[in-house]
Amino acid sequence: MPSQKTILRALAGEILPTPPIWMMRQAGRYLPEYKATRAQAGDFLSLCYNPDLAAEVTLQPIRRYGFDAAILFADILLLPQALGADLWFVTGEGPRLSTITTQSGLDGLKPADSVNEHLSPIYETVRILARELPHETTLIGFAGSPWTVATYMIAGKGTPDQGPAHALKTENRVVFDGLIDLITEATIVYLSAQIEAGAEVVKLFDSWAGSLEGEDFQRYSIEPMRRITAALKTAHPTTPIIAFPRGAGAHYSGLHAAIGADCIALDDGVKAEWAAKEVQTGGCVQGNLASSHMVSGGDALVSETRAIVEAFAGGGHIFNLGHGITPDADPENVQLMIDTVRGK
Ligand code: 1CP
Repeated sequence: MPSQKTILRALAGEILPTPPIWMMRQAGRYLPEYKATRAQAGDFLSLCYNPDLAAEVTLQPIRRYGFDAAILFADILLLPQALGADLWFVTGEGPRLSTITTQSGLDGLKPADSVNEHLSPIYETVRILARELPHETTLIGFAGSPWTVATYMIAGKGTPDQGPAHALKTENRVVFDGLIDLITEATIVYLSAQIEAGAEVVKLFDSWAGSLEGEDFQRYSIEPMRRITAALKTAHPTTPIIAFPRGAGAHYSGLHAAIGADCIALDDGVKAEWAAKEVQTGGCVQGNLASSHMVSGGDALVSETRAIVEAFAGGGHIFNLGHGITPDADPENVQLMIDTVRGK
């Protein structure tokens, strides 16, 4: 029997009268209830590894807004930690990791098939959510793409231009390729386990795809995501996959086929009318309202939301932002966006 969940119907390419909706970083610091639970957990990583509290913050935006999907509360940097990297968060600055830039550093990491033990609390969060979510809400699991995860493992932090990762790629291709391969294999293990625990859809975040040019974009953004998708489709053929190569620009064209993904998530750097012709013809798309509208609100939010719904009305579409909602967003603007999408 076909699924009645709206997200799964849109992912299958069905045209729905109203696109289903969820939001990147929907559990986050713009919500007072998130800040309260995070304070209760003590710090961000303790929140990620506490299944009851991680499930609670995943559920908060579902209770408040009735989104069509919940995204597992975790982080893309938990996988490097499971591979043996040190990970900590500096208040007001962000994540820090021990760096991998040499063969001996790479050799010191754990094998891909060993990550499940460290990540078992995350699978427990998924199991809790699979039990507790409303029956109409789809549960999305996720991981970072190998390139994006590698940029953090090489630099030890977020960087504006991913310079250290580009430098290692030029200076020591053997180590760089070895790291990409290890992350690729570990991501297959991680996402398979999320699916087995109850994730109904998985998403790959390639947040820094836009800094890869020419042949590098194909080799280090698309190819690892294609490998992960192919392996997941073999083991779990009915689980839809969303790929988000942020900043792909003109390269967004044709990516469903190139990656083998059911859905391509669009950032707000591409025009919806262009993407409807060039990307949505290949399958479902997700996106792509600029997250700045969640701060500024008003008529511009309403008209831009309507324009995106209209542009993608001819195919599978999941309404979303072009990137994560920011801590300075106004929760009332989120409600205005939802009401506009749902025609209220
Ligand atoms: O202080 C806090 O509470 C931490 C802020 C925060 C949150 C809410 C971080 C730190 N991670 C998260 C959760 C998170 N991260 C989710 C949960 C589910 C949801 O969307 O509601 C997801 C899917 C992510 C994914 C993630 N983490 C990405 C990919 C998506 C994107 O935003 O591009 C990336 C790049 C990260 C790394 C990361 N984690 C946190 C921060 C501040 C960063 C970025 C660091 C940097 O580049 O400097």
